[in-house]
Amino acid sequence: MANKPRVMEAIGTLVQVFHEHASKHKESESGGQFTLSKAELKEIAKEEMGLDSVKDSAKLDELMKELDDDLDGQVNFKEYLEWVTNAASAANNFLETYLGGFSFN
Ligand SMILES: [Ca+2]
Repeated sequence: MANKPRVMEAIGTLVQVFHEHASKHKESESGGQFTLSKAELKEIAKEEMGLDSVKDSAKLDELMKELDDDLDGQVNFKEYLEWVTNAASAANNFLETYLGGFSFN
């Protein structure tokens, strides 16, 4: 079996992770199946981004405020993608800064 193109696989994972969490809670709690409520944001941050700091409700509030560009109290897919993009950019900066001679090959 041929390998899946890795970037397309990563994109599929990003989309799937968002929708798994966005549709987790009842609509009354989440505000919609296509957005992340604060509770869903907490879960995705802990489970999928490894951010244990969101156990602190002040840190979770801070993250929500940072991500919620349209100020509707939810994180939509575009806002989530900006978060992921910033995290990828930070990882790249780390590689370029500290691992200048590093090679994946
Ligand atoms: Ca929003």
